Amino acid sequence: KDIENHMRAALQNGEFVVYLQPKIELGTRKVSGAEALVRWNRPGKGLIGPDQFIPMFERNGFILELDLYIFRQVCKRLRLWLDCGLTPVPIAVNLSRVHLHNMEFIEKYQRVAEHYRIPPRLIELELTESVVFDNFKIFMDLVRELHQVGFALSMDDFGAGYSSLNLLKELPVDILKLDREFFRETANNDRGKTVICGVVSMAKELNIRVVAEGVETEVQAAFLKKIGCDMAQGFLYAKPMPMGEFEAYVFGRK
Ligand code: G
Ligand code: G
Ligand code: MN
Ligand code: NA
Repeated sequence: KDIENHMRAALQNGEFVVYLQPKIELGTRKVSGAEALVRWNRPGKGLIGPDQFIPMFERNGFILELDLYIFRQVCKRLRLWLDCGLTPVPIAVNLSRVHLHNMEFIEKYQRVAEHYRIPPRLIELELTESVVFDNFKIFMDLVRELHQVGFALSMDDFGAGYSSLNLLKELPVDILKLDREFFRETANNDRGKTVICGVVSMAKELNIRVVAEGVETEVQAAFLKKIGCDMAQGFLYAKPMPMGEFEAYVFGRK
């Protein structure tokens, strides 16, 4: 309750901060994108991770405001990079499942991107796989609308739930993110490896790029590269970091 009372003031006070975690192209080892991950910097309490406040914000609806705020921060930063003559990588922003029932958000996001004159190709939206099954029709409409705007759609946590490979052929998503647990548990035995290999090659046939999440070892990276996975994100390369640090990481400057 205490937190609920503070959340709007916290937004005003800039207590929600954007961290960026790089995505690495497995072929070249270059940074080819990043995911924005929110942190709450509570005065006197330090940095709080999303798992500790997002479920509550999804229940009370505040997540819609928070997600939009994060999106705006990302657009602002992309504008800054463009103004500095830098070549930004696309940034992925997480979308709560709650947005599926508030589809007017797409227009809002489009207006924000236009306000900061951000080319839509620099924006990816991540939606967790589990939303698809309950909302197949809504989901299809959503992807269609996002594509009209020019934003890419990334399917997060793929493999974590009851992913149907059959569904893959129907989903017009641009990027598939292999769930960290799915990848870790599955990739350590031969049957599992065969499954991952199948998912990756199927995605490739369908022109869907694949990102492996939670890559922590060179052995994992080598395996993913071998089977044709496009990108990897994980502690092997970098943890989520404040935007200033990310700039130093990709552009080699502060
Ligand atoms: O940053 P961390 O690794 O703790 O993220 C945990 C989860 O919180 C992520 O998997 C992601 O789904 C969710 N998350 C992080 N940032 C955001 C955000 O800005 N909006 C929403 N809706 N979810 C987020
Ligand atoms: O949106 P999503 O839930 O997929 O966010 C990714 C989460 O995974 C974030 O909480 C991030 O901090 C975490 N993460 C990113 N890379 C790694 C990793 O290599 N290992 C582990 N254990 N967690 C990671
Ligand atoms: Mn994500
Ligand atoms: Na995920």
